[in-house]
Amino acid sequence: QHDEDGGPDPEKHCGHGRGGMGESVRRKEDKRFITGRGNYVDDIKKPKMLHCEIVRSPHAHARINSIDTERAMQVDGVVAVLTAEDLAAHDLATMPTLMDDTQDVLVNDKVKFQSQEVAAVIAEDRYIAKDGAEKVAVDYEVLDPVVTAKDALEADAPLIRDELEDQEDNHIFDWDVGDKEATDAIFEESEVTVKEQMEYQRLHPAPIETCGCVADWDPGKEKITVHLTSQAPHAHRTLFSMVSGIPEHKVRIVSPDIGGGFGNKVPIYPGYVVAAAASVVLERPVKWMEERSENIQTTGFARDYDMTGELAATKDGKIRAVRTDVLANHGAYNAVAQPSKFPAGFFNIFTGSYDIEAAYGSLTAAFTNTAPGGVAYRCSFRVTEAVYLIERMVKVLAHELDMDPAEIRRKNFIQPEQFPYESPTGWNYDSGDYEKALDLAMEMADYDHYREEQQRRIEEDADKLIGIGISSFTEVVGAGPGKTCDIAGIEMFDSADIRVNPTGNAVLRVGVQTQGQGHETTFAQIVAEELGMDVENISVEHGDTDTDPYGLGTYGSRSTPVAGAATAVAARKVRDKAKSIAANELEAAEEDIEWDRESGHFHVAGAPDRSITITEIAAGAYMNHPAGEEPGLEAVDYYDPPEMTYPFGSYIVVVEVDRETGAVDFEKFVAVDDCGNRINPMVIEGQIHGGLAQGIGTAMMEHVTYDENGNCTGGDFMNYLLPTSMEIPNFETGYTVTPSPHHPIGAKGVGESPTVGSPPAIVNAVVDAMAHAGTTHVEMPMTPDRVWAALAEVGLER
Ligand code: MCN
Ligand code: CUM
Repeated sequence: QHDEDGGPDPEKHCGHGRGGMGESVRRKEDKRFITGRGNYVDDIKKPKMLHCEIVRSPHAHARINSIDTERAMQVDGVVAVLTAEDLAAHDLATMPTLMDDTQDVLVNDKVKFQSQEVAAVIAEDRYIAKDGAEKVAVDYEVLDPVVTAKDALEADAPLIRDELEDQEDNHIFDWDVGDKEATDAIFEESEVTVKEQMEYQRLHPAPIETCGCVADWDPGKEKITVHLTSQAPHAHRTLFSMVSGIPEHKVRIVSPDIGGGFGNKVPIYPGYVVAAAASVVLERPVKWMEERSENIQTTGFARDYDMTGELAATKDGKIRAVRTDVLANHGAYNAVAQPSKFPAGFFNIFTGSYDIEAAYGSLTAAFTNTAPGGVAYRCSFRVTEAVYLIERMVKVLAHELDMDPAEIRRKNFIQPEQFPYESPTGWNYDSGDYEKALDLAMEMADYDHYREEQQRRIEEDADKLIGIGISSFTEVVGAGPGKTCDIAGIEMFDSADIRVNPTGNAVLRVGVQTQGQGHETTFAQIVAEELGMDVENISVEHGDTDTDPYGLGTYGSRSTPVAGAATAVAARKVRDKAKSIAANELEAAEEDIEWDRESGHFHVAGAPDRSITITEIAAGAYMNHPAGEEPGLEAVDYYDPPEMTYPFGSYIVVVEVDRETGAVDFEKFVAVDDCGNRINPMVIEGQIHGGLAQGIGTAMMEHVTYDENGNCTGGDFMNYLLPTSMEIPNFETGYTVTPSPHHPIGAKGVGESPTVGSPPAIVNAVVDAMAHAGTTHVEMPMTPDRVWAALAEVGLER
């Protein structure tokens, strides 16, 4: 695209020593992070700044009879106490969710989940605000709650959203995809069918930094500046303007350093709106920062899908059709973060890496008295659930047919020559070589050895069983294209703006916002590659809507596929302009100027000694620019991807299951990933390690739980378990490179692959350890008690 030399050569990934593609450049941002000079939202202190504390409901479902704010107002240092009534006066009582629902900013009439926002206390400091919040007296009339999607859809379930006209039950929507008739017909006639029920439990993204903001209304300029924990500053600016009525050019969103997002910082939360409203009303800056439990209990959760999976196959293991039915718990509001046209996200990629004749999926979503959400958590919009479904089902089928799970995968993989491949649910895979990745993973994992060891332990009736799990997943990342993907109507393109300075260094501004992924390094590497400049001489800016080009933000591993593409294209535009300056400087005709990617020089054709770098050209652009051309050396690109990218990988997990305690130990953990051309192998490795840790958390311990009264019983880090270094094994990572044919530098995203791909590999491994006794499934999180119960169910317990 836009490039005569076709981009970097995937075979030559050693780099040129300037910090371009394929070099493990050390992260530029780490100097400030490891020396304590990061600048997070909570580091921001402004003169006369006030603090906001939110009063939350102890009940999951309750009508509010009255709110008494008088005693709170009497606390010395409390400046204001806001309720829904106060917000209504400014037309801010409700806010739109990302799925066209309307959520109370502060509860007006009825509480719909525990810890929902009821009132806000604004005070001189945080402690006073908290004291004030304790003095707000709310008279609740407690109602019966309903916490699971299944119960919510029972005929006699209490109606949660009674404020909505035409809402007679807790049903939100039905969705389906694929060819039902064709799929059903194959199931009728197939030699073998298997079915399994599985839950993908509710998870919490758990970034180190909770959500928060500092809102600062400047009455002189009539402009609001909001420092916000945002994964999508521009989209949030547009939404902020729409909600508040403040014109968009008078809204500035700044995402400073962000301490992890993982999907949690995609939605807009009531606290942001309250702080902004308070700042406008009080004409002082207002900070709101969640506590840990508030973050766990109320901000966007992930997953919570109850799934049935079915496969139809031949006796020799050719999968013919897949069918799935899902019950989705969306919480009290439909606040799922997905591209608008995809109510179930990209769940429809549930045919995975396999060439299957027919597929059909259906889903029902329900309101419950639990916190709203359905954000991704390191998963590209429900791909995690889809991958879990298909990769678990392949294992179930292998068990039924007594076939090796690697063998059955090989038999069904989409073959390299079938790409671009259109799946039965209408998805267009760009490229893949699944068998190659699986072969490498099996070699690295010493697969045959562990199969023998597994057999030996069974024969010896050993105390510890071996299980081997595989997952050969396909991800889909990089939304747009704008024609199919949008967030609240805004098309999902992305952007880059490159300015080369007279002294030969450059600033790149991008529309995406890093939360720890290392963009300040990797995006500079793309420019270094394309312009032959040294990576040290390129700085990357992001997260300030006053200066950066409009973009849709970082999530769904879209930064590399979309903003990375924009960066490469913008750099090529700069190079095109530099070429005419090169001709001028080298006193040759422009047609005779050639670009040499390897050396990073322009030179005169046939005279390689007459050469010049873009760094050298920069001065010419400002001090000696060719007659008839604009001075300066800059370019902007807004990139609407033609398609998404489809990274993939094969993970193999070997576990040892203790028959006495149900404890699971990781013997071996191999991850082979393919994200196309690689920008920074070290950053990729870091992404994969982090994502695998989150996959282990998912499979083994994480779960947001509720009791029957709707109390969140997994609402702090004593009860919501995160893996620590103690639970994380040594990962062995490998890679293959299958470039994306439509991406300017052949790259695909990678940030979410490990979290998407690993949970089924881990569950498959634990199931595999007991499969000889008949186990086909163990629910996540596979805590020791659950594993022990599964062992006992088939008589393997000690
Ligand atoms: N990369 C690369 N070569 C490739 C692909 C990616 O070098 N072929 C690099 C990129 O340049 C980038 C990193 O890997 O520095 C991740 O890139 P990408 O896959 O494009 O994903 P994003 O940058 O869009 O990051 C989003 C993704 C998501 S959606 C979640 S959730 C997640 C994740 O990244 N959240 C994270 N990784 C995280 N890592 C940290 N530290 N913190 C988070 O909140
Ligand atoms: Cu998939 S969670 Mo991320 O999209 O921020």
